[in-house]
Amino acid sequence: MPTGGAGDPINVYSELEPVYGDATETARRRYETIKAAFVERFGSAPEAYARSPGRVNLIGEHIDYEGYGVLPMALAVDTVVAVRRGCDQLVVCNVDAAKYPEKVFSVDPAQEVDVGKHNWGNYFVAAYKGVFEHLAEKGQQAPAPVGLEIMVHGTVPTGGGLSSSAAIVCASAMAVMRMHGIEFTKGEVAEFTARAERYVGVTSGGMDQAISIMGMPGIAKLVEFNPVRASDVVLPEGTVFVVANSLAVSNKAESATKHYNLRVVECRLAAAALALALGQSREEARKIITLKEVEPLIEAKYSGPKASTSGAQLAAVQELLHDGAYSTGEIEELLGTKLTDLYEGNASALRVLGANDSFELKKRALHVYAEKQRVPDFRDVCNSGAPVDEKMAKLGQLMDESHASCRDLYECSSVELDALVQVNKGAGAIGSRLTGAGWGGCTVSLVRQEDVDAFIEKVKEGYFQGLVAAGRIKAEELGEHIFASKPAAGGAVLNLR
Ligand code: NG1
Ligand code: MG
Repeated sequence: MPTGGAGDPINVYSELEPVYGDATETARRRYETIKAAFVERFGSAPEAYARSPGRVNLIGEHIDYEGYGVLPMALAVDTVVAVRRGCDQLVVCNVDAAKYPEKVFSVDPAQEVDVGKHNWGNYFVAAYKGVFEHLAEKGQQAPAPVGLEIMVHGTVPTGGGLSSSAAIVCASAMAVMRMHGIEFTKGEVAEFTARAERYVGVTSGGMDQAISIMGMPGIAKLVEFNPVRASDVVLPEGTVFVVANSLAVSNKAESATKHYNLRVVECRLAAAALALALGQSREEARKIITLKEVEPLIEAKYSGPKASTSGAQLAAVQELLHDGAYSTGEIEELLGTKLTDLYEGNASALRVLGANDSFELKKRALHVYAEKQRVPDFRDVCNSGAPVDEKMAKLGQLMDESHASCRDLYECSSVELDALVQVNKGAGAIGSRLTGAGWGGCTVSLVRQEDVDAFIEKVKEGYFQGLVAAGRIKAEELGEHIFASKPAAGGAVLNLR
């Protein structure tokens, strides 16, 4: 029985079955292909395989980096890293060599990752550095770095909000650990891989890595942070989540300055502005990083039993932040500092400041304080004794509310995502929303098991046929763009014979 606790060791199996279940035969053929590619490139078979899945977030969007829990599940799609010790470099290859050409790196864990030159091999190096950094942080003696031969194969759609990035980073980290005889708990791996992914240029929260490592078949997880931990959420009998890809790809360059990283900056500035309005000194306010840290200040101001609720936090934002954007000058005056000084040494944030001179604070904070409440609400509905239909209706409503908030307050949806959500709802989804960072990528819809086939057909007609007709996608590839998934297994090392 796989386990999924933060304190557990990484799962190690000698068979595919515990990971792939019903799909083991397909997985066996895939691993044969990976092995064959490995043998062809490196002359003999790999010593081990590490694999980690993509994920779909069911609820709790853009709040992990604000310190709040989220509720994702691991998907069946994953990234496999076949590995062997040898040579004196890191030779990183991909089965799909045309798309992902071979990359060679030194074994020096202190090497820099060049964020400006995006290259797929950076994900491996980020994980590699992460392993050694974590050892150093723990004060443990690092083994001598050994050269590695690596063959990667991924089935997580890229750029679609299903966290192909966490899948490759987590699988790479486990492969590096295995080859160096290093053992960390799942919680440790989840924590350091989340930090390591920042080498690739995104100021991400820790959701993706946590669920990729701690996912379990049949079970969604409430993932909480500081320290990272995951608790089981059993979904109502007969609920299926259908993932559909809008096929709008979130633009990487934009996402670094105008999208994701800008939101991270806006949330911090909103937290600081709130703290000031709640009586903190400028010096104190400048130290505040997340909206979660403002909660006790709100509680102190609005005494009474409801002072610590989402309702009180939303009321505080309504009262204390103004509508419309704050200019750089206005915030600098409030905080008594240049924003570039506030973010000294933070390259991602400095790029954001270089590209923007106005910041939405109120809308972002309203989203975060409402969205973070939908996560425990979703969990409580799952755990309640209500009839299944009633549970599904409530879960669907929470998902719809989440989408509306992402669209209107966090402004991380897109024309395509909104259109797809509408089609999903029209096709019978009980709830439907964008999932992951947004600005493109996938939606997730809650559908009754018995309705899944009809639902998928309708969405194909309503959304995807047009794209097929326009020559954007091939009809036979549709199954990659819309699929039902049950919660699948988290990361593992496979010692296959
Ligand atoms: P995507 O872009 O879907 O991998 C990102 C972040 C998450 C989380 C979501 C929004 C990374 C690696 N992941 O997910 O931590 O903040 O957006 O909820 O940046
Ligand atoms: Mg990602």
